Formats: sequence, C-alpha cells, structure tokens
Amino acid sequence: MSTLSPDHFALLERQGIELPSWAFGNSGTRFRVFPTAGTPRDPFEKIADAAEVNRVTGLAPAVALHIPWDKVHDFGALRRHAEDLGVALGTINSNTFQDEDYKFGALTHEDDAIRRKAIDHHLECIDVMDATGSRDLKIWLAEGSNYPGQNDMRARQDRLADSLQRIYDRLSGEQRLVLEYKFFEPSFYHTDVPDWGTSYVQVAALGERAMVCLDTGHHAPGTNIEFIVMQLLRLGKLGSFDFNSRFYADDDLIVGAADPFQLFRILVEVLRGGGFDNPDVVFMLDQCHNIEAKIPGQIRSVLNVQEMTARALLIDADALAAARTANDVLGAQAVFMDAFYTDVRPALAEWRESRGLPADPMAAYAASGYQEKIEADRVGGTQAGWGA
Ligand code: LRH
Ligand code: MN
Ligand code: MN
Repeated sequence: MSTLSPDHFALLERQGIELPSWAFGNSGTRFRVFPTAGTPRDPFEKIADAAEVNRVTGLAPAVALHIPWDKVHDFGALRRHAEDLGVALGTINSNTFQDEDYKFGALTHEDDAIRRKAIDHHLECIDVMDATGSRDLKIWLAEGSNYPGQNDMRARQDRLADSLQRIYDRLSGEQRLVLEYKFFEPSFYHTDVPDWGTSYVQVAALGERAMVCLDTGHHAPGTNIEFIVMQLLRLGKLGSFDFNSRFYADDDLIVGAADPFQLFRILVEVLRGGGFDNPDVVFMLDQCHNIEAKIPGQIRSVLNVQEMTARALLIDADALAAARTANDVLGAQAVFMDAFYTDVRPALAEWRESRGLPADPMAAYAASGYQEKIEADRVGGTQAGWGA
C-alpha cells in the first residue's frame, strides 16, 4: 500500500478550488427557502465568508460571481476587498433565467430584440470581467421547450451559435468563454445545451478560447462522467468543473457526499489527462446549502476534493500499467481500489499542520468565533439569497 510522497504533497499544495458566491446566500427548494443567521447581505460579505474557507483550508483562493446577483457599484472596490482578504475574483457567471423576457429563450429567442438584450447582458458581464480581472465568462442557459413540436430545435441551435459568436468576439486578451451543459430543467422536453457534445460543437465553432464547463450534477443517472472528463481533456476543451453531488437531479449537494467513488474516478481521469495543476482547467464548486451551515458546507466540499485527489494520486501507475498490459482484469481493479480505499485523512492533517494550517479545518472554523460574530453583526438589511 503506497503512502503520500513529497511529490504528491507538492502537487496538492498547488490545488486551488474556486468557490461560488451564491453558496453563501440563502437557497432552498421550490417549496421553501430557510433563512440562516449570519447570511451575507451583499457581495462584500459573501467574499468575506469565502475568504474564511480559504483561511482554514488554504484551498480556496478565488470566488466566482454571478451577475446580476453580485452586481455592485464599484467592482474595483470589490476586487480590492477580495485581495485584502487574500482571495481573487474568479469566473463571472451570466444569468438569463430570471427575467420575464426570457420565458421562451434568451440567446436562442426568436425575437431579435430579446436575443439582443441577452447578448448585451453577456457583454456587460465582460465589462465586469475587465474590472475584476476575471478570465472566464461562464454561460449556463435555462433554454429549451416542454413539448414536442413547440419549437424548431434546429433554428434555436443556429441562433445560439450566432449569439455565442457575438459574445465571443467581444472577449479580449486571455479572456475565455465556458459553456455549461445540463440535460434538463427548467425545460423538460428539450434543452438547447443538454450535453457535452452540444457544448463542444458550439464552443469548437467559436475558437480556442471557448471551452466546455462540466457540472458534475448535470447528467442523467448512470452517466459515466469520468469518460466525458477523459474525452474533453483529450480534445483540449475542458475549461472548468462545477463540482457538487446529486442523488436524483440537479441537487447541488456537498461534493463527494452522494458518490465518493465517482469523485475519485473523475479525479483519476483529471490526473491522467493533465487536467490537474493546469490553469486551463478551473476547479469550481457549484453548490446550494439549503439546510446545512454554509461556510462549513464549503469547507467540507473543498476538503473532499483534496482528499479524493490525494487518493487518486496514490494509484500505483506501474502496477496498473502492468496489469492492463497483461489483461489482468482483477489485478487492475485491485490496484485501482487499493488507492480508493486508502484513508489519507491523517496524512493530510499532519501535512496541513506542517504548513501552518489547522489539522482539522472544520474544527478550527467552529472554534474561530467567526460564525458567532457574523450572526451578531449581520442583523438588519436583506439577506442575500439564490437570486438576490
Ligand atoms: C444551473 C447552475 C449554473 C448556474 C448555477 C446558479 O443549474 O448549476 O451553473 O450558474 O446553477
Ligand atoms: Mn453549475
Ligand atoms: Mn446546476
């Protein structure tokens, strides 16, 4: 059984996971949103909470924003606030799913005026990127139809290509566009970007700085997600991950909670395909903490990603290659599972301490007094929520 080596730790030290600002706001189901004490009232407070996750884990150096939820008067001030707290502003997420005009589509809409409005929203997001220093514009589209015959799917795909081209043309320098797919919801019959193939086809037509975003919760049950990871890395088109986990649909639960083995398998392919410690492949969380405490929820998730990365690093590559060459089915599987079953938590705790981080970040956060402080301070005002 192998143990983590200095080379493994050197790699783990370079791991950085972007946090979604919306994970710190209130979210819920379509039945009820439960408010939580201490919830941020504005983007500045969301960033302060995200910085806290980074402080106790050393794993979360950037925060993704959602526009217009995180719209502020002065993005330069927000950027300085983040930098003062030791984090950067990361991916800018657009939002075309909460406006009355977009009931029947945004970037795919038949009405040119509405489609223009949706394109303009993305151009505004790129202005925000210019101010925040963000590299990536992430687009997830809530577009599709509910009934066969309702729409001309082909025409919508053509309009989508045209809209994306106009947005892509506005990017400058190192800026990128990442297109996120999701197989259903809110549309139930067809979705305009339902799968990695459609996302790939659309971004491939745009150019080198357009990539696919893979949200781990956006696939049909039973999908071999690690195969998609392998294929996108092979094609050089995996731009980012939205990590979360799911039992049924787009559950947005804590990473690795539903299926730790799937997270392991995904990270094995990330390592195999050169997607780790690679600035072109952004690791991001996309979660909504409906019933659990939000900051500890994010701490748990980034730790789960770190832990599964460590386990994936433990695969004995030589033994696996030899077993594969010999078509030793059980031997190959045994090597793979040995790594998965290795408990790396004590080694990671010790290593954290050696770097001046708490051995147990969950406990360190609980003892820090931060939660009590925000619960006392953040009274009055409106709590931020998923969508506000
Ligand atoms: C869509 C999604 C997407 C959005 C986020 C708020 O299901 O995962 O990434 O930006 O929710
Ligand atoms: Mn997502
Ligand atoms: Mn989602």
